[in-house]
Amino acid sequence: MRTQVGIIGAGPAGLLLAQLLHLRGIESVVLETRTREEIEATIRAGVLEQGTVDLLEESGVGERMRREGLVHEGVILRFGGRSHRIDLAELTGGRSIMVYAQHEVIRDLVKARLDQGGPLLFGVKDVSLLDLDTSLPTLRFHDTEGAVHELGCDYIAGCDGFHGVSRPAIPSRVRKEYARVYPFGWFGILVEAPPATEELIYAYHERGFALVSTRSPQIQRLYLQCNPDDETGHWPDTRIWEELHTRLAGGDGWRLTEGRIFQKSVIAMRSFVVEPMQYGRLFLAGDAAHIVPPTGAKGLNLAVADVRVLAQSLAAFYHSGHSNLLERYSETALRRVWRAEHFSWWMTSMLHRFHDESPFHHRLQLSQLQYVTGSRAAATMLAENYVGLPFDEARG
Ligand code: RFL
Ligand code: PHB
Repeated sequence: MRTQVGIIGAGPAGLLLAQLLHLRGIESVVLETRTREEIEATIRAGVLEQGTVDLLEESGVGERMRREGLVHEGVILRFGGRSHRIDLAELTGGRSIMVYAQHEVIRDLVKARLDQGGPLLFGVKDVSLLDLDTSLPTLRFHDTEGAVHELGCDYIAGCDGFHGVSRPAIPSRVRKEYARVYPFGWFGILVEAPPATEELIYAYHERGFALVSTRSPQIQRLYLQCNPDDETGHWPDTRIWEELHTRLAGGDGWRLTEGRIFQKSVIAMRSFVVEPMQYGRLFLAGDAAHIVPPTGAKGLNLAVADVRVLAQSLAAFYHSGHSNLLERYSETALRRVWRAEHFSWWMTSMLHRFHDESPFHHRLQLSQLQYVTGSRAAATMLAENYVGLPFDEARG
């Protein structure tokens, strides 16, 4: 078997890359370890930046998103018992975010790929990367029947997430890793209830962070800061509601609407970057190369930004023989990655309680929140990062 670009992983990065390459007449094969049902049912991100929305639309996979997604022009920071609105659209010249679940983006991309005739192979096993520093890098894998295949490629895109096989295929002497693990996690729930708020609420409280997000007019997505080693069994429904009501309480009469909780999960929080994001003919994209804590809603959006640069660089190579963009892929992608890393770390640090923090630290956090919600300059800084810097400004 032979292809132009071998893509490992059918997450947002791998599937969108395949779509962008297809639109530019470049062949690819996507290999995925899980089944279609599994990838289409995994609950993760919910917030799409303006640039992500625009790119999905331009790529012909935005039709359902435009119909079902919810455009939000503002976001709320809640502390001291009051809500403070950041007017995203007004502060960024009309940019906004779209709330549309990651698994819906996945469903749209899988459908587009299969309608085009693939190839998208589910349920593969034991993927290994061979000969990366030669002109014929190869992917070896087992199909669902156990037969071994070798796929010769011009290039390989490692889009297999944080726990995949691509990043470790870069020799450790070449790889530099930057990491930070946070001393807390998020407890996430899905609830059958109408929305209690028109815009997302990021709440800071002395008992910890809470986030009120949404999925649809019938389903709400809520998170609260928890211990990193917490388990869903530690959190009966009554404890969850008590904690959410306490952290979101205020003197303004606003109250969260309760409903049937039908999904619970604990999410670890870490920041991570590998440099460089390329080695020989392997290019990493998305969570395979970097992780952000979810507070800034950047992970999926960064995966999209990476593959946008990668698809442009591959197109420049195939259409005009220039490999200079490919050679600079890592450098270009990393500029946007580090901006998002900083923003996600900053939002996380401002909004969570740290177990070892002093009253001094708590006062600093409150002062920062007052500044961000009180100063137009500071609010603009949050707003332009949250809706996503235009691709060209971050040069990626
Ligand atoms: P993914 O989505 O992990 O996909 C990788 C795919 O590769 C497959 N795979 C392999 N395939 C073949 N061979 C192997 N050896 C393989 N190993 C793995 C996996 O099965 C999988 O299908 O990575 P990708 O494409 O880079 O996408 C990244 C995003 O999924 C991630 O950054 C976001 O979900 C992060 N995130 C958020 N991002 C946002 O932009 N906005 C948000 O609002 C947001 N909220 C979130 C989030 C992540 C969360 N969790 C659960 C970590 C909220 C949460 C709770
Ligand atoms: C979500 O809706 O899942 C979500 C929203 C905002 C975040 C993270 C997750 O910052």
